[in-house]
Amino acid sequence: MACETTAAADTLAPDIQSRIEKHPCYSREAHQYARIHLPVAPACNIQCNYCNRKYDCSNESRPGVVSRLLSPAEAVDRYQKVKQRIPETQVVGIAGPGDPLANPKATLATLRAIKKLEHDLHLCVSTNGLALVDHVDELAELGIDHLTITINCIDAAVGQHIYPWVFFNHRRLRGLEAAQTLIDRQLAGLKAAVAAGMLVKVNTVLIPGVNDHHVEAVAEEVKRLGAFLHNVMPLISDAAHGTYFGVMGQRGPDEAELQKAREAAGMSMRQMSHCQQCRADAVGRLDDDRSCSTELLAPDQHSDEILVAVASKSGLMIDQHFGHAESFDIYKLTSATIDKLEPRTVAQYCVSTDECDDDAAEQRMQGMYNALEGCRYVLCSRIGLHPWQQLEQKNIQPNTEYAMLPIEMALGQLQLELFSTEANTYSSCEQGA
Ligand code: CLF
Ligand code: SF4
Repeated sequence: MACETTAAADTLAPDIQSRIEKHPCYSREAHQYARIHLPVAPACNIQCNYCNRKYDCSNESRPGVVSRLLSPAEAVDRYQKVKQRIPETQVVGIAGPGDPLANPKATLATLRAIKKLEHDLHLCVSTNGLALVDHVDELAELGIDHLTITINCIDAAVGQHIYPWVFFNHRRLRGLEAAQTLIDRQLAGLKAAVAAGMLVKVNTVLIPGVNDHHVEAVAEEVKRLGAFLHNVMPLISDAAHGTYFGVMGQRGPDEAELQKAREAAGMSMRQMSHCQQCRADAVGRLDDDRSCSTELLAPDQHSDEILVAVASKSGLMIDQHFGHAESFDIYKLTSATIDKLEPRTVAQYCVSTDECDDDAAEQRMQGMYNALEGCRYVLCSRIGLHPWQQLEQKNIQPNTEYAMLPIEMALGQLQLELFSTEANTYSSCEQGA
């Protein structure tokens, strides 16, 4: 039997067997094969109480471990280097550091580029499920065969103690409404992914006193909707990680509690119990993680200073549409400092809706490129798809994730993402995480 099972054991059809026999997470027997995670997805659209956003997504990764973010191009480069040195790499996964589908552009661009390079690979995505229904078709088109959704509960009364907020439809939801929205979207996403032919694994973080009484109900429901495998993972909680649960003293389960939960869930779902709760930049076999290997990973370059353009009406918040800006505030970020430089004036990109795609708009866009020269990011409240794509082609990354936040806070968070992750990657390894 390839997968670990309990009471839900059943014989796998040969076609399913062939789809998991080289995937080390889906089949314990595939331990000789390796996986690589490409950390291209920084943002997240929900908050989990066991996650500190400074670190990787702990739905699939050990909290307190951080990964240096890669662009899709850098990610492809890393894959090629790793594949050369670890030819048994059979799975390319995207599992953070935030949620892959909260960063659909980078995630899909990376998967698409990898797919072009090699066909004989499993592409794998791990998500919190909030945005899954919106992207199932694209994932299926790309040939994503293995998908993980973290579903910790199917009852909003439980979920409200796990998720302080969920960002959906331009609104930050809280309490029962947040949890219910997430659960509804997760279950709809699961159903759609199964219908699209994917082998869906469900991760459930076991949190004593919060969802431990409820794991069986989760297993029954995800089984009903067609999930293939269930991974009940222990909450790892430590105040030093700065998570809400860690700081509040919420403990993780002991071995007996974990075993009991897996047995209960195993009544209806095939169970996985060899998960390593690996990093968002994991490399190698599950029992021989090479993500700390400087030989494999060190060549990535990261500049010491990064210029960021900010569109702001008030001068205090990220509160201006890209197309309405007549000037951009420019900031220089290093790992230790944030300095304001001279603002740069531009001709407003959006003059009227009629003119949006005409030659005049192209000229104004050219003016934008000149004004934004050297900037790696543009923070704004909104931006149209067309200018977004054009800026990306010039290696300027638009970003609306900080819309309506104070500029200082937004730049602080961006600085953390850009520099702290890099600085901490190797120290995390030293801690044996
Ligand atoms: Fe990565 Fe996850 Fe795919 Fe595996 S990990 S995206 S399914 S290739 Fe595997 Fe690591 Fe456990 Fe995940 S051991 S944390 S289950
Ligand atoms: Fe953190 Fe992942 Fe939860 Fe997002 S989904 S808050 S990155 S654990």
